[in-house]
Amino acid sequence: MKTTVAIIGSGPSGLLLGQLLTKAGIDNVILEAKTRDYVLSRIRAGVLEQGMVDLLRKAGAGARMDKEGLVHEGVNISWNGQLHRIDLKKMSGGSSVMVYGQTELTRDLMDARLDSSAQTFYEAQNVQPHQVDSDQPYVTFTHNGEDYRLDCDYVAGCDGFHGVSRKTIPEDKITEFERVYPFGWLGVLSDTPPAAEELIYAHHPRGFALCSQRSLTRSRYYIQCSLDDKVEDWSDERFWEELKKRLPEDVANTMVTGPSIEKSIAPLRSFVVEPMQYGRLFLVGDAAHIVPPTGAKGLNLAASDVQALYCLLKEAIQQNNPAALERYSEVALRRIWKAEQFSWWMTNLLHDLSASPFEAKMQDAQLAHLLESVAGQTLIAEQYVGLPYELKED
Ligand code: RFL
Ligand code: PHB
Repeated sequence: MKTTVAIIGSGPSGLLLGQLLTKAGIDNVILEAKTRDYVLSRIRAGVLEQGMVDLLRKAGAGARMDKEGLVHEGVNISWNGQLHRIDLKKMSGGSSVMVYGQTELTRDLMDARLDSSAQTFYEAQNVQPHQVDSDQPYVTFTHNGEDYRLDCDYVAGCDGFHGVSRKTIPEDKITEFERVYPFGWLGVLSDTPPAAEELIYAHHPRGFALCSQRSLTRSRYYIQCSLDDKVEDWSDERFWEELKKRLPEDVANTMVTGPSIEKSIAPLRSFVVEPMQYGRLFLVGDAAHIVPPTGAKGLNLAASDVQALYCLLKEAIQQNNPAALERYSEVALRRIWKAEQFSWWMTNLLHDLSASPFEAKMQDAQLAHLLESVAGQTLIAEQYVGLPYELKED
């Protein structure tokens, strides 16, 4: 079997890259370890930057998002029992974000791929890239008990944090940067109307809380929890009670609660690998970096990586300029590090760090200043709606 770009992983990175390449007439094959339904069962991000919204439209997968997604022009920070609204549109010079779940956009991308002739192997086992430091790389895998070899010109490692692609790169060729946080997020999805029109990020002495949403009838909530906590420790009742304690009284009093339809605990991590390429293998999205979810950047960074790689692959393949791809890592990393910084900063600003009383006062002082200052609100708004992409498609 032969293709131009072998894509490992059918999360948002792999599917979006595949779809853009297919639209541009560049042959690609996706190899995914899990089933389609398993990929769709993962409840993750929900806030899309304008750049990602535009990419989904370009990939021909934006129609349902445009119909069902919710445009948010502001976001709230709850502190000292009060909501402080940041006017994203005003402060960022006209941008907003789109609330549309990762599950839904993954489904849309899968459907768009089904409508094309591009090939996807779900439940591909033992996926392994080979000779990526040569100009004849290939990927081997097993599917339905049969062994395959996929020859290709390029390999896109879109296989997430635990994937095989990053591990293929010799240890002495990459550097890893990591911060693991001493707390987690307990998330609940419920078919209840959102607590507020726009998202609420809450800083409270009992810990951080977030009120997010998927639609006007489906809410997503998170509370900061201990890494030792188990999902079984948290009945729905206990979750709602704790969430309400961390929110302003009027929000808590009017909040509609109901049975959870999903409940999970996620650890928080910052991670970046440099460089994001080795020979003809390019790492994309979570395969190369992780952010704590506080800034809603994980999925959006995957999209900006895809945009950069797509532009450079197009130049390499269609304008016969393979050297263009040498820039991928540096272009992607410039944007990644800024989002890493924002996510780390928001995490430290809003969580209970169990630090000294002095440090808690420092958090309060910083919040007070940020929320009353135009410069402070502008800083948050600019980053939250997403920094510009560096490359433009010709
Ligand atoms: P994904 O979504 O992890 O997809 C990778 C795909 O690769 C497959 N795979 C393999 N396929 C073949 N062979 C192998 N050896 C393979 N190993 C893995 C996997 O099955 C999977 O289908 O990475 P991608 O595409 O880069 O997308 C990134 C986003 O999913 C991610 O950044 C965000 O979801 C991060 N994230 C969140 N981001 C936010 O912005 N807001 C959130 O609220 C938020 N919540 C989360 C999250 C990530 C989580 N993870 C990774 C545990 C909550 C969780 C629990
Ligand atoms: C979500 O809706 O899952 C979500 C929204 C914003 C975040 C993190 C998660 O910062």
